[in-house]
Amino acid sequence: MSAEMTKPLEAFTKSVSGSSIEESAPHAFWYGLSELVVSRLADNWEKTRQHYRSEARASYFSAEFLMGRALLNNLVNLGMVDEAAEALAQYGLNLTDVLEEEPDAALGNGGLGRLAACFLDSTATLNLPVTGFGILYRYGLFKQTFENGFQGEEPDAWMENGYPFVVRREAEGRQVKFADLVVNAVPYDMPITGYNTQNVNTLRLWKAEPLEEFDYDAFNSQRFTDAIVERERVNDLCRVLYPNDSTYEGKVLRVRQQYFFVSASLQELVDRYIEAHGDDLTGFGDYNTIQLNDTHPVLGIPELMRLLLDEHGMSWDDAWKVVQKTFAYTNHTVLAEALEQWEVTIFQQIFPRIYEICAEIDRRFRAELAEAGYDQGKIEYMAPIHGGRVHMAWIACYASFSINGVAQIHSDILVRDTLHDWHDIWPEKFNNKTNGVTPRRWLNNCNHRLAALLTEVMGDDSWVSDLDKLATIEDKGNEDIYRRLLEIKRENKAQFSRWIKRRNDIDVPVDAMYDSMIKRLHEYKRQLLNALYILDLYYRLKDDLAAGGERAEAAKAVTPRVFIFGAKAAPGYKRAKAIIKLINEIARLVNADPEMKGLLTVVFVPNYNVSPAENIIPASDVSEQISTAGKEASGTGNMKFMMNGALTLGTMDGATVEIVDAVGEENAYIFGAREEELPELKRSYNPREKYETVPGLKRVLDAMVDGTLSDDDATGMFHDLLASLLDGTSWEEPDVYYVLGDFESYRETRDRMAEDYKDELEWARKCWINICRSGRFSSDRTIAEYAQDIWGVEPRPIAG
Ligand code: GLS
Repeated sequence: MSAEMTKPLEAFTKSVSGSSIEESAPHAFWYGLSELVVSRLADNWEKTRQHYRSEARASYFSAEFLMGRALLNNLVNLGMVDEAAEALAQYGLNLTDVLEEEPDAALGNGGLGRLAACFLDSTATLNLPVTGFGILYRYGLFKQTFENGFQGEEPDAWMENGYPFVVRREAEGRQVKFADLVVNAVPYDMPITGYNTQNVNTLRLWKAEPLEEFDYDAFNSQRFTDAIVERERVNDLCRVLYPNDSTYEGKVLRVRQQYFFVSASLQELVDRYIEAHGDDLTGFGDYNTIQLNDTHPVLGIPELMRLLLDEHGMSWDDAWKVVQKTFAYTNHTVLAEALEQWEVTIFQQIFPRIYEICAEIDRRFRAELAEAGYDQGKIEYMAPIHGGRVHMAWIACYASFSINGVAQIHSDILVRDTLHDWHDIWPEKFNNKTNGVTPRRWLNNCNHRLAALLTEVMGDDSWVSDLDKLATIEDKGNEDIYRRLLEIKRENKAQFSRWIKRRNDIDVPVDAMYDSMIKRLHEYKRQLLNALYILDLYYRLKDDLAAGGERAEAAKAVTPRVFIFGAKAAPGYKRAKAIIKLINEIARLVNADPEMKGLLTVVFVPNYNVSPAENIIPASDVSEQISTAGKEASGTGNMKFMMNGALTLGTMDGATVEIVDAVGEENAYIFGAREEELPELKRSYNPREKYETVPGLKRVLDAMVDGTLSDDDATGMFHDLLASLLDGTSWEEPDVYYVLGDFESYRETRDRMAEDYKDELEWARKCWINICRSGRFSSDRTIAEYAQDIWGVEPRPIAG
């Protein structure tokens, strides 16, 4: 069997390494194997493209797709894992090492981008005619380093050495026009294979290229810089994924990016429609649904209007009808700063025609509401353009036929608060689609030991594409299975420990409770609360050890803990960076204390990304989901941990609420103020009083500024952090996120959790329940709901 693989693998590998197979580096093998994989799926890929051609389809527009690595996922889906491992073994290589050669395609910031990637996986597995559209960023999310505990940022040149999982389709390029710049948009397609199906879906990523490589005249007249200026302006367009947008220049570029990819994508969809159905575009919306992943692609709305009006001669009313049938909007956050609004000057400067169309949308919106008797104040607030800005979310709400949140509590908050006025007028648009994650990447592929156990207990692996099936084996849980679960977790910890040693030269003990918090660094997510607990625990243990006698004995008998963090802070987000430094300082203090050896270990995994998550999650016992209630729209890490048998330590927020609903409060650890209680609690809230009265709190907070933990004086960042909790600022009340308010409840619950962990069988039983009830958090369930309720698309398998 492996002979079939050996020859082409050799050929592909040699063609990239340019040397004999014996001389080829593992990276060349990764490349060669990846090219082989793409060549194997090429026929089905083309077949799928043809097969979907004239059918109703959905398009997923997203500025972010956090894909992570592709090779293993594709090998599994194509049933090539054993074959590949055998073929590599002939050259003395093992598959795991070769897989480690692959860079993460980090074309996203966090949960929103990773969700898009999970969704694509599910659309392929479910044989649904769905295409992803996005941007081929040359640099993905920055690479994080730690320098003396401070976050450093480096460019992530993920495809500089070539990337075999995208195919350039030059012939399908389009032009995108700005007032001051015309660019070629060239599609790069990534194949999206599904599990147990032959369909291969597509993620189309657009790259901006200059119409001409450079200006010959300028070059010939020795003006070398001028010759390349234009080229660089165009290349800038796709150069970086935006980790934030705090400057005006940054905003212009970001708006350009957004317009660039939605314009190219829409031109293509319109052309394709015409090919299949003729040039009367009134039926466009019957065949096309475009899911807007947050506000980033909302420019698609005026752009489709432009195409229909200017290029295809449609009337405004007809065009608007098409638009209203086409777009569906997903909101992913209630944080005000994420609802994008752009200065009208930006629009006027880079695409006056789009601005004109937005202004007309605005005019008609105002007229429509006035007609319906709404008062001026409300109209002004809801209008697509007001206060000198274009409000992208408002355009989305007006033009879309569907508006959804990403977990029930989040959708409820949208209806009640954030989008309350829109709900009043168009209640029928609103719906909820609770997020999900793909069980292929997040269970089957990253935790093969657990996957094998589940398959064994079930008798087949049908759970991989039908996760609800796990419910059928819940009652098979018994002591033998619980012991095996514990053993699997231990092996996964050993694997994690080897991985982090190799990757960052960090020593992590295996026999401990692994407690993980991995997500973007944000104040509302409350990494700070986690850090304060660790420091407090450290002091409590130190006190007990110093006291001697029974207290010291008790301290030595506590559950050994490994605290794992993974988080990037937006480069301009100072307070988030201070929290990173603080955690690293606590790690330094705790890890250097010989008394803590084996008891407490703090690990901050640098450069957190998709593939580190694949190593951390299967090894974890505790899943930290501790956001201020009402702030985390959904969270998806919470689901990944649950599937892998970690218990949730969390607030009633986002999809954690639904996890608790699935497993019962007794199989999760819930603490803290509820969303509905917070307004009342906050009315009389005084964080200084907590500081003075909650035992232990003063000590840990003082440690931030009394020299125990140092921010290296130069920055004052720890002072600012402390002030944000105790004093607030001129624009912000103290402790906005209720860190000190929830501290006691968190400490009590987390301590109890560590005690409970000692009863391993009882703990394992809870893990088993979490795993078996994770079915509803498969993105297959989510995507089936989108397909049925919003997109109106049906499975279209190419085979069978
Ligand atoms: C986010 C939310 O913050 C997450 O809670 C959510 O799980 C994710 C996907 O829906 O979307 N919104 C956002 O702007 N970034 C996110 O990760």
